[in-house]
Amino acid sequence: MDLQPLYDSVLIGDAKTTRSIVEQALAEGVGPQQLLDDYMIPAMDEVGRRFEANEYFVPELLISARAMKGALEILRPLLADSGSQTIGRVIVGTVRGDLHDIGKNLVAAMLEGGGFEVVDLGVDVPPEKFIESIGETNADIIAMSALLTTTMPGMKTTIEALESAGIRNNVKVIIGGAPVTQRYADEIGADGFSDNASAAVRLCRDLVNA
Ligand code: B1M
Repeated sequence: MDLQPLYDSVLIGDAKTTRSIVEQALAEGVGPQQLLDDYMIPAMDEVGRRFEANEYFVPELLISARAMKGALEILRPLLADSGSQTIGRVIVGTVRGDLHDIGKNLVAAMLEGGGFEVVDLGVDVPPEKFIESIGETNADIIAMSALLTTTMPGMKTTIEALESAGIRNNVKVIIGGAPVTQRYADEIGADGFSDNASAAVRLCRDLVNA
């Protein structure tokens, strides 16, 4: 099956076509990860490139994101369908001031598929909410996402808040998102960094020794 139209439909934000190509591809046996890695994520990268080049503006970002999210609703249960036992609990969230959630949702779905129980706090999550959630869930790991250079400092602030609350040693903290680097993770004292959803699962497994 030629899947180039999948890339094109995300790029132009055609949600209906995106969903129908995804459904058809799955029916023909194409794996969900291949659809994401080879077509849908590259299309979002091109959307970002066009935005930077002033060829796309916020409305185009929004309609492409809507197409991506619609198709992710179909893919998410498949990514999460591992049938394995829970090996740990992870709190995920996009940091304060940041509304990007497509990558965070993928990380959450892959973690579920990797056997973790996921507590998803959504977007625009302030440090206090991460801390509150540790108290409520006794999670092993906090996974923070940021897509904006201006919101990345929210990761550092959250780690500092964990230290102030005296619970930094009770939980591992990992970070990710397009502008985030290993260097930044080291700088702010995070326990790990990953640049994609699959690597985030491996990292979490290492951190809980699974
Ligand atoms: Co925004 N946006 N956006 N945007 N947007 C970016 C991030 C940008 C790079 C575009 C660009 O200029 N090229 C740019 C940031 C520049 C910067 O800071 N350096 C940008 C900007 C500027 C903005 C606004 C400020 C625009 C404006 O209003 N003027 C605004 C900010 C709003 C806010 O958050 N307060 C804004 C708004 C939006 C929309 C709402 C329109 C929409 C988001 C919709 C949504 O998420 N529901 C949007 C989109 C779609 C993008 C781009 C085009 C695509 C992001 C995406 O979904 N990628 C993006 C350009 C780009 O990144 N190429 C852009 C696909 C996704 C699967 O990848 O999220 O990177 P990603 O996740 C990956 C990895 O990073 C990693 O795994 C994922 C899967 O492999 N990962 C983790 C992510 N989180 C992780 C956490 C982990 C581990 C791994 O935990 C440990």
